[in-house]
Parts: sequence; C-alpha cells; structure tokens
Amino acid sequence: MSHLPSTNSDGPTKGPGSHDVDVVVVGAGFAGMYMLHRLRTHGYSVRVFEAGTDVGGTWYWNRYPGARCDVESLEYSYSFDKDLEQDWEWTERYSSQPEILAYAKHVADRFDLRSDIRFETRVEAADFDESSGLWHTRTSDATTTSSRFFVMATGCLSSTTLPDIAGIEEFGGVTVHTGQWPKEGVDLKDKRVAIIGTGSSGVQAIPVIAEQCKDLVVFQRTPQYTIPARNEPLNAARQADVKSRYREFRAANFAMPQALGSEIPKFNDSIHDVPEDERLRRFENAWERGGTLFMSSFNDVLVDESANVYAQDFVREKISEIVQDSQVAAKLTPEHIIGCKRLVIDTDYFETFNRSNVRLIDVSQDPIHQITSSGLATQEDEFEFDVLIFATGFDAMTGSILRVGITGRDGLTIQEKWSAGPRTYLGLTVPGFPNMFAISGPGSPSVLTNMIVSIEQHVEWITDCIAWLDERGASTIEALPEAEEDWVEHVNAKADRTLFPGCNSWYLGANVPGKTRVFMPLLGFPGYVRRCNQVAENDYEGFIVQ
Ligand code: NA7
Repeated sequence: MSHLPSTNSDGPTKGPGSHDVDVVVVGAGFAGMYMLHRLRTHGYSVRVFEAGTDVGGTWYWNRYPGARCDVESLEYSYSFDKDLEQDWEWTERYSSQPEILAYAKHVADRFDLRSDIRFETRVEAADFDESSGLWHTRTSDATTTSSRFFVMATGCLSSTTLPDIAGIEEFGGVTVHTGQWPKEGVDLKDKRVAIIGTGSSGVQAIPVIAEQCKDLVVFQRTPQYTIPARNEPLNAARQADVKSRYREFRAANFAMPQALGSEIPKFNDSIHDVPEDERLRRFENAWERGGTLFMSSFNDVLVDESANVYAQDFVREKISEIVQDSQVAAKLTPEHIIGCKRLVIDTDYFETFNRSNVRLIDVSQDPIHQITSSGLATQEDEFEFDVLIFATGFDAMTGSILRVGITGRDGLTIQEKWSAGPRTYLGLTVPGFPNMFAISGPGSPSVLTNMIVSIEQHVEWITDCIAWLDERGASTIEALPEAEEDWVEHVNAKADRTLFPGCNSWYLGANVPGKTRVFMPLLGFPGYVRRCNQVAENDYEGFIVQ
C-alpha cells in the first residue's frame, strides 16, 4: 500500500470503504473517453489520467504526415449516442488523423469529459491493497488516488519502440518517431529525409513525405504487402443513406468476424474450388475496391498456405506492373505469407518509388551499422540527411500495460505475472489482480477488429459487471486461474488454425527483442461477444466474487 498523500475526492462514490473515486481509468483515448462517459451515466465517480495534453490517444500521438485510419470512417466512430452519430459529418472514405482527433475533441466537449480527466499526468504505479480492497494509483504529479476499480485503457499501439542501433543519440539533425510526432510538425521542405521502417506508418508517411521533402531515403528491412486504400471524398448520398439506417448498419458490422465491412462482398469458398479466371477476377475487384478485406475474397487465404500463395502472387504481379525500375521492384517484393503481418492499405506507396527523389535501401542485405552525427552508415554505404524518421512501430498490446508498475494480490507484479507472455481471462481480467480491467487487452479481439466496436463492447461489459457487483453488495471480482488457463488455450487454438503464427509480426511480439512469442489478439469477434455475454448471464462464471 502506498503512503503518498492522497488527492481529494472528486465527487460522490459508491460502495463500501472510503476512497477518492469509484474508478481510476488510465488513458483518454477512445477507450478511456467512453469508459468515463459510461460510468458517469451509471452514477459512478471517475478520474482519468492521461499523459498527453488532450484526448485522442493513438490519434493524439500519431500525427505523422499521411496518418489515416484503415477502417472506413462511417464505421470507425462511436455508436453509443444517436445524436452524435447523426451530427458528425465525415469528409473522406478513410479519415485522416486530424479529422479523427477533431472528432475525439468534439466528443470530449459534447459530453464534458475533460472535467474528469487529468492531463499531462502519467500513471507510474498502481497497487491493490488487500486490507481495504482498494487500488492506489500513483501519478507523475506525486499524488495517489484510491479507487475501487482500476481500468487500463492504454491502447494497443501506444508504446513506441526504437531499434537498437549504435550511435542513435549521435545524430545532429532532427530525429522523430512516427508514433510521437511533434504537435508543431516537422519542417521537411527542401530537407534530406531518411525513414527507417515500412510497416503501416512508414507506408502511409512515405508518399506524403516524398512530395514535401528534397530527397527521401527509405530503409526497408522487410518488404510490405499493401493494397490500395482507394481513399476518396465521402459520397454525400452514401453518408446520408448510412445515417438513415445507422442501427441496422452497426448491427450488421457487429456480427462480422472483424466487426466491420458488412457491406463488402464476402465469399465462403476455397480458392482451390474456383477456376483461374474467377480467382483473378475476385482479387482484381478487391484490389480496385481497395481496403483490408482483400483477404476475404476466399475463405482459406489465411488458413491454407497454398491458397495464400495465390494472393501473394497477385500482389507481387501488381508491384512489378507499378514500379518501373525492375531492381527496385524486386527489393519491394515480399516473399512471406500475405496477411500474417498486418495487411497495410496505402495511397500511392509503390508509385512513390518511381519518383526521382526517392531511393530504397534494403537493409536486410546491407544492414544499418551505425547512426552518425550527419546520417547513417550501412555496412557498405554512407548516407547524409537532415531529418531521421523512425517508423519502427510499437511494443504492441502489452507495452503500455507493462510500463506501469502494477501490483496485485500478495505483492505479485504484472511484470512477474506476464514474464512468459500475457495471460488473461477474456482479455479483460487477470487472476491475482482483483477489480482490474484492461480494455482491448491481450486475449481479446482488439486489433483484429474495428477497435471502436471492440472498445464499446468492453466498456459496456465492464460497466455492467461493476453495477452487478454493487447490486448484490459484493466488493471484489477476480478471475480464477483455471479460467485464465482455458482462455489462453482457446486464444492459442484459434490462432494455430491459421497462418498468423507463421511470420514475425507485432501480433506475436516478434518485433521486440526478448519479448515472448505469443499470438496476442483473439480471432473472431461474434464468438467472443457471445462468450462475454454468457459469462455475465451465468453470474460471472470463471470469477470469484466476494
Ligand atoms: P510496424 O508495423 O511494427 O512496422 C515497423 C517497421 O519498422 C517494419 O517495417 C520493421 O521491419 C521496421 N523496423 C523495425 N526495426 C527495424 C530495424 N532495426 N531496422 C530496420 N527496420 C526496422 O509499425 P507501424 O507503426 O508501421 O504500424 C503499427 C500498426 O499501427 C499498424 O499495423 C496499424 O495497425 C497501425 P520488419 O518488418 O520488422 O522487418
């Protein structure tokens, strides 16, 4: 238990014992914002801590040029308030970061969220005190807040990673990570720019930066399968049509495996059962339509390696058609399973390598040896530039949870508990950590779905759970070890039936040296929702309630 000074209470609290607020929430992204709103509407007092100066989470930090959502804007939005849904107007098929951040700010204004959010305040530690049954959350402003419940709403892609390259501190120009892009922007005009990394962030940023800067050198370790997004201004008639039947539209998406894309044609046949011309026609239609559901052209592209090869070949052929220099095209051509690293969607990514101011360096052949004061040296060459951009990704799904010193029952820390990889029950709770919840935690569908749909489902489940505890006068809920064991097996079994474990993706933690290789998200949203509902209906089976 912490002995630091306690903050004053923010308002009415419910339930037993004396505490500052009912619920502490970490993070004011889409998850933290809705958690706050939902708990308030149920009469709970809440305090949210947020390291940034405003709401938005992922969309607050990822301000790099070209940052855009890969879920369509009419779907990537809250569904909990009908008036909000009707009032907000999206302008593009896929929203840009500034528009999504503006939406988050609008939601914060509309529901007066900021009054319960403490900005520029980082949560450093949270301890569960067994004698009082309360959580004590210590923050960077040297205060401690007591609460009955503790909710991690820290996002799946919040904890940025930098590669371990010698001399990284030596560079004399501007160094920036795409996931921590400065609010004031970075001046790229007439600058020589280098970017390391060609995941989704790199693929989105490269075409936009190439247009702004003098010269761009792209350091690529693994070539990327990327499908055109076909972003465009949002058709007004389409927006009006969806708004006229938003409930039905949301419900149809809610029933989809990834909680999105109900109006995109799906096929439930094997790629091996269709003739070649039909196979090509479907892939071609998906390529022309744009978007991540390219993989849904057949039912086995992500489960059967020989089926997957057809999709690989299709994209490889496209790359060779688009990229004019055959040597550059060869370097840009991936060989791995398509879709097992997250499929990227782009705007003019491959086309950008036809520009005279863009150069591609394959660091799998010629690794980066050292960063210098004026640029970097690979084993065979030297490069000078003014701006160095790391698009090197995140310690995904667990990074921002493990960065907080969370201590549960019997002094067990979350770092100890997850030393061999994350283990949860329902992706929401962890045995040994009573009254703690993670929104879109490892073991939940999260990053394999439309995140906002997953967030809403989690927030509502958590709120119902807290209200249920209060109705029956209970004070704690804690997952049972055997429920966790079964859940981990279930998540692994689902992944093992697919090709997802077959390459080095951040889904597996493979991008972070030393991180245990575990497939973290759960496949299949509707089955997950059914299970969560069943657990609640059966008086929270798999939990001990006291
Ligand atoms: P990703 O998808 O993890 O991509 C990171 C990129 O950085 C990827 O191309 C990596 O290559 C590359 N990388 C990482 N370390 C190095 C070193 N040391 N040298 C060269 N290249 C390196 O992160 P993003 O930010 O692009 O996207 C994350 C998610 O955000 C995305 O999937 C969307 O959901 C939104 P690698 O492939 O590991 O060889």
